Amino acid sequence: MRNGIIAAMMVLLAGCGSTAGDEAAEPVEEAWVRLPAVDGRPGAAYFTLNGGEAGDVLIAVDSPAAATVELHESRIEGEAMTMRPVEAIEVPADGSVTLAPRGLHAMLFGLASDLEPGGTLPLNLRFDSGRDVQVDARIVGAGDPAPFGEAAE
Ligand SMILES: [Cu+2]
Repeated sequence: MRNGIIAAMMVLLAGCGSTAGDEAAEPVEEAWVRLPAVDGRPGAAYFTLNGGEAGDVLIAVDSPAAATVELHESRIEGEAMTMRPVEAIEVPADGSVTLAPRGLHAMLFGLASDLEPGGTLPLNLRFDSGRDVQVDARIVGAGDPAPFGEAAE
C-alpha cells in the first residue's frame, strides 16, 4: 500500500517537470537501450529530447559501443510494422520529443558483444546547433519492459 502511494507521488512530481519556469530540463533524459533478442541483430535506443528555450534538431547519434547508429521511425503499414530512416528529429522550443518503442528510435548496428542488462551504454547525440550531448543509456534485455515512460509500469 505504502509503495503504491510513493509511486503515485512520483508520477505527480514527474508530471510537474515540464512546467514553464522550472529549472531548465536536461537536453536528453531517460535514455535506455533494448538489446536484440538474437546476438548480431541491431538494438534500439530511446530517450526524451527537451528543446529548451530555442529548440534544436537532433541530426546524428553515435556510440563507442556500436558500429553505426541510424535514426529510424517505426510505423504501421497495413498490418505490418515497418521502419524507415529519418534524417533528423526536430525538437520544438519549450517542447519535448520522446523516442519510444513503436515510434522514433535510434537503431544501433554492430553492437559490442559485452553489453549486459543493468549496465549502461554511452550515446553521443549531435544537434544542429553544434551542441554534443553525452548520456549513459540504461541497458535492458530483449524481453524486458521499458524502464521509463508509460510503458514502465
Ligand atoms: Cu529501426
